Amino acid sequence: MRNEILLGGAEGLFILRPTNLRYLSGFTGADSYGLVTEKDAFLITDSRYTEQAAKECPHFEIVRWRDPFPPLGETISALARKTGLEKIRFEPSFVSFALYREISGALGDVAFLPAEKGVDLLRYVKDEEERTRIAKAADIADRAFATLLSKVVPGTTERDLARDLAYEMELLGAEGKAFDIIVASGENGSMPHAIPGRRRLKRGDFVTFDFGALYDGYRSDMTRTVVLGKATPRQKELYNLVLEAQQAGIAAIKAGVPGREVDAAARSVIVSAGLGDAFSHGLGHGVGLDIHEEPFMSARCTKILEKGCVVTVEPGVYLKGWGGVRIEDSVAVESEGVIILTRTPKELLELA
Ligand SMILES: [Mn+2]
Repeated sequence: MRNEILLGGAEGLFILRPTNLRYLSGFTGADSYGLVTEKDAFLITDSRYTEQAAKECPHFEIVRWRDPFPPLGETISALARKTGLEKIRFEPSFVSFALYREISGALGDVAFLPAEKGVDLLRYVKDEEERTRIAKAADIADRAFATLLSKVVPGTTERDLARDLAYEMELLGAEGKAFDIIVASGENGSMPHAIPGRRRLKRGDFVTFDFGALYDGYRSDMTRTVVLGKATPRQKELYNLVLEAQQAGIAAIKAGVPGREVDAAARSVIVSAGLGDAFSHGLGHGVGLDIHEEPFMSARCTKILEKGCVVTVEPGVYLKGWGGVRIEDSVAVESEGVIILTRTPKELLELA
């Protein structure tokens, strides 16, 4: 187990976020919890998962809860007493008020407190095995997209394309989608997170695809915008502007740089063209077991990139009533520069 968490002798960490639990234990099921101390590690689950948990989590003691076993609060309280814990810390962004009340009530004089640093901190830098999985997810997404392009024709709906892309990724070995696929055509492209709908593609449309694959628990994230037919001068101009910004963002990345400097490098390109207001979100985010994780690279991001971080670089320009362009890669941060994991070409693609 990767137990590098800084825990005092009488302190435990209660883990709820499924990806944090998976990171520490290897458990891939749902509805389960972890309790980790300096010496012990418990995976708290029910009969649906006990056999799986025993296989996946050799370094964890499997503890059963739920009928006929005691409820969660009592289960944690019993473990706290057995291991002599005085304090249990929890992930403050993931414990609901109801769960907080149940557990703290059952714990009695054992303190139940928010963790100041938790598993997320360990996940910030990806080890080689993790980077390999993300790269594999990126490769699957690249290859699925290459196949999908033949289906991007007039009359097809956004939803058809989203479904086909998901299917292609699964055929290529993905466990599924990294997140709900975005396909935004024509004027829908002005919504950065448009939901694929029944709109039929027509000649002249910009079509934005934002998608990724899930492979061995890890995710990739990429966006490409293509034009159905010949690009207009305005489409070319905006596309090349976003591409220039994206390349400037990538060029600014290396270990030791704060996220806001990377955001600024890309953003200044779009601001200089007078379209600063049309780039309405942060430049990118970390990606790994979760699709969105630290560092969130915006104008306020003071987090320092480290070798082994994996981040997205995804500037966009969105014009209501007209449409939009976004270009996104997932990249691994190196001492000097990056390794680009999503390799689909970025020159403006005009589909015949
Ligand atoms: Mn993204």
